[in-house]
Amino acid sequence: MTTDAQILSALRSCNEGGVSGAELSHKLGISRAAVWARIEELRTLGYDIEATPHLGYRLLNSPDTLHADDLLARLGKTKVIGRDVRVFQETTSTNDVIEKLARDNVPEGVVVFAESQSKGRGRLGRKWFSPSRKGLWFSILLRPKLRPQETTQLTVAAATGLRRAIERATGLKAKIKWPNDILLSGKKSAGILTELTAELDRVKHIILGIGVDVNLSAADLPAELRKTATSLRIETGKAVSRAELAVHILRELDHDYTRICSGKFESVANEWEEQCETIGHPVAIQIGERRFHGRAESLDDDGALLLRTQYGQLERITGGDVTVVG
Ligand code: BT5
Repeated sequence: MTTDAQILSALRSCNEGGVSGAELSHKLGISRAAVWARIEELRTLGYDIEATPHLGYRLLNSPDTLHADDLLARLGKTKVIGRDVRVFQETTSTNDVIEKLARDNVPEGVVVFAESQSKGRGRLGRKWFSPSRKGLWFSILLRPKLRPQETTQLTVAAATGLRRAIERATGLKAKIKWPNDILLSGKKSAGILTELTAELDRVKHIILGIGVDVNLSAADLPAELRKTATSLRIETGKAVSRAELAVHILRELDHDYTRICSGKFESVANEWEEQCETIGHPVAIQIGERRFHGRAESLDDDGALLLRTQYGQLERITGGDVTVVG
């Protein structure tokens, strides 16, 4: 943990009381003057840190910016996801940044957040609207020991963890729409983009890109998204701390990633099916030029959707756009 992360972590753990400069200097193994310099730096980043002779330093407020050290300090120890966290002010797409890290052999679990993306993308080259500081736009590098055809398991695990985190952080009822949307009141509030690099029978790495609409107001949404998209702020009626939400999400994703890596996909799939608005319903699925009609039955062992078509056959669906009919 960096010095700043250790200072923030110490300030957070002392609740109402404060922590003295002497204590911090002892704990961190640096001089009191160096502690003071770091506190000043944190203040310039927007952390409201009070210094009083009796109580020492107290953290009164954190800014609504993403700060890698702060995220690491709040997150604590995880198994894989979030062992390394990096924050960019702006990038094309956080998936592009992770792609570069993957080529440099950076270990799995690294998370890259961007305050804004100039070329945020969805599936099939669609655009992902990523306005500055209004959402969580981030990607994770993973190197699971899965066969390429099993990687839909990862999108399923990501949707399960993301849904749970949004619900726990906000108290809202969130639902999954196959394969990659999280819905609030029937509207899209988050999306997942899974990009895969594989050899014939082996996954080299997977980039899990996630976009969550956190503090967008209705007016922030472009006209073409107003009917289909929503944000946590629109649904709760109040601003949501993005850093706190990010920590919830990374913890839940780490939990579900560990579950599938230890062969427990079935338990993740069961939770997914319980929370999915698509299962059990008549649906239309558009895959490129082809359109399927039928009833969404369940997930198979690899995470593909099993669709009972209008002609009675069972089709295995791994991509496309689903609409619940009727
Ligand atoms: C997705 O694609 O839902 C995947 C979105 C993944 C975004 C993250 S952000 C971090 C990382 N870096 C990236 O560049 N991407 C990932 P898809 O199912 O294809 O949905 C795309 C469609 O959602 C668009 O065509 C719009 O209709 C709609 N859309 C675009 N921006 C949106 C937003 N902010 N909120 C809700 N809907 C949106």
